[in-house]
Amino acid sequence: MTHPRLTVRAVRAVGVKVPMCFVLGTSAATVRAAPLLLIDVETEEGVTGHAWQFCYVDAAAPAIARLLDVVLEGVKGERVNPPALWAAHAKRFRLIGVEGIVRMAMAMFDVACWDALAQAAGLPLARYLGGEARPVPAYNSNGLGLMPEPQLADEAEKLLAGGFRAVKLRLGYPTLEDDVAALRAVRRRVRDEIAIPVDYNQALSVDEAIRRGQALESEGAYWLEEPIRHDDYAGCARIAKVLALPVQIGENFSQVYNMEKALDARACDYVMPDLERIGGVTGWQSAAALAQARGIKMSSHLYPEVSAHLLAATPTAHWLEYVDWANPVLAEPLRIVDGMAVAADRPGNGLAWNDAAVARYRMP
Ligand code: SMN
Ligand code: MG
Repeated sequence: MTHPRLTVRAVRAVGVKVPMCFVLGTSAATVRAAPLLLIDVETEEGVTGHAWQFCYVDAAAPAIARLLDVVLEGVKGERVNPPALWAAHAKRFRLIGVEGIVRMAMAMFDVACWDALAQAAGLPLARYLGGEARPVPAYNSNGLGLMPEPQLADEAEKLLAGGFRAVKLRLGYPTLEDDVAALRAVRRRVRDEIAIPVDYNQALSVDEAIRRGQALESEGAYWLEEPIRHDDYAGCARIAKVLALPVQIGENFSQVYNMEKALDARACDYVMPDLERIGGVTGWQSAAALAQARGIKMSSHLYPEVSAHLLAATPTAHWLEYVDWANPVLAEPLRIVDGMAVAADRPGNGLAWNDAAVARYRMP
């Protein structure tokens, strides 16, 4: 692929803590405000690329920002060619390992570089990557955390505004009966055709996942996400073999190699890589090619604005995970029309900051 000529000049990063409209109560932790890192990658040619990263814990924001200084040091003055830059960073970080927040810093730099390239080419990212700018089906993944039953049903109803045809329910209550009750509470309140994928965030053992999965299967759950430790691919394969309910994993695939290991082990029926863990847009493209070769449906994890472009260029595209976490700091939030995510119809990935809001929510 021949890219427009752009040269890496600088990286600016700012951490913000953004209030969330819906509390996210998972079996692992409860999130009430989203710690985000926003970056701008400046080029000598005057084009600036953007990316944001969900940091999970506040402390990761300044740590990733510091690593981005190291990323920049290694490639300042180089041509913006994301796979070549990825290889350069990977060599530089080989001794510490391309994992965790090191990989997050590399990945968000990559996302911003692809944004700059698509802007320079005058094309929305989806088209720059060879896709058609088309709406993609989205499920609402805000909220529906672990909470008392009556609140669950009310929240599920609210989340269907915008025409969503699917909402994700977090499970991992103390007992199977509690999980079934939560699913039933949501199911009773929403129309029959609404799909309800369920997410355990790695809470169960293999045997318990099979037991709960069988119950949820007969209750009409849509997929079973991360039932056990994310990297126990043999265990996931045992679950996937027994259940008719599709097993979904992928938000914790660290680069495409791990997705390949998971698929080799037949760990899952569907995959949902995370833009910042799979290796940015460069990593996503490898993952999309692998999913196509193996005939596996591929959804996204978080980052809906950029994922809307990526899924439009993904041959086995399945569902976009919609979260509104960055909306308060975006100049133009992602549009959801009739349950479909509509990527911004302008050059690049469509991310731009609302500067006044960034100043308001800036981390100390
Ligand atoms: C999730 C993602 C990010 C933070 C908490 C929980 C969840 C999902 O696993 O798939 O949305
Ligand atoms: Mg999940």
